[in-house]
Amino acid sequence: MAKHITLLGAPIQTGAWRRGCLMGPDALRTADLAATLTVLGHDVTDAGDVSPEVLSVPATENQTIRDLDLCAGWVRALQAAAGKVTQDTIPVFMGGDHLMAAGTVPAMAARAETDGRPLFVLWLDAHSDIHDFDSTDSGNLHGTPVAYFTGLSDFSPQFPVLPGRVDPANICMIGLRSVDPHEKAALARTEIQVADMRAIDEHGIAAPLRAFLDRVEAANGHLHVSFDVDFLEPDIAPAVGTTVPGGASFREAHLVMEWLHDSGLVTSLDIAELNPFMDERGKTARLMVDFVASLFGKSVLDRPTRARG
Ligand code: 4U7
Ligand code: MN
Ligand code: MN
Ligand code: MN
Repeated sequence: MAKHITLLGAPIQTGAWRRGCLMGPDALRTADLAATLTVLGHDVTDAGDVSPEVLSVPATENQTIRDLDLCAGWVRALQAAAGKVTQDTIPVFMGGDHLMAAGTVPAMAARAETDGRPLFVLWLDAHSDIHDFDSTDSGNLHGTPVAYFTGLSDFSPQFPVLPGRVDPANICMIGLRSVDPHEKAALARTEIQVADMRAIDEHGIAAPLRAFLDRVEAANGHLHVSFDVDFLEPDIAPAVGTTVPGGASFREAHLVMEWLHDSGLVTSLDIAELNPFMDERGKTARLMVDFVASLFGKSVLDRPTRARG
């Protein structure tokens, strides 16, 4: 079915230690994201890039936080821009480091709420990004969006009051393989469902995905997918600052995208952490465009029935 898709650039890089994510949106454009989706029959608009608000926020107790003012300005600007996306549109937020999700996800939660529906989040990542201002050792705020948009930690007054909150029980994380002791304890205290790489090796990637999609469907939820490039095995996707070996293979990620398409449940998407400065002849940007195409209906063969159910 043809969709109305809006591409929105989120060239934030201050949440990450390594510079380069600000080129992410333009790399995806150069790899022909818009044309690829248009060929699939969709109505695609590129709405350009968001710019950060210029803010000065109170310092946090933790002095290691990097670029707090700019990060806070990005979160506000992204919440405002994503907050304008109407129900009939599927936004594809082109990052940018993963702090982008502190802007996009609360806005999508608020959008779902106006429909009286819950927002579910599929978090594809090597990391759980559930640190907060106090717990982060690195000071890099791309490791914090989940603790913020669930309301599990207090980010006030530096970050905005949440326009919409995500219930931890409505989050599924797939691909985890770098989780520190604080994050482990935080995850254990929540109802977030986690399929780490060990679980994927033991049961396959389809099992946790099927269980989650069934829940989204039963709850008549909106589904936001937040795809951190480091979910993937670094050999196939080198364009990330934080590579962790042992990631999802091409075939695993491809199946996830095809199932997401067949589910018909996805209402918004983040492409996070693409750092074109680390890429090899554009291969990661092209791979991400290919995955997004699969999520929006590119298929090898037409299947008479849905893959799940
Ligand atoms: B990403 C880390 F310590 N946990 O907090 C941290 F391992 O958006 C990594 O998932 C955060 O890429 C990675 O700095 C953030 C680290
Ligand atoms: Mn991440
Ligand atoms: Mn990550
Ligand atoms: Mn990263």
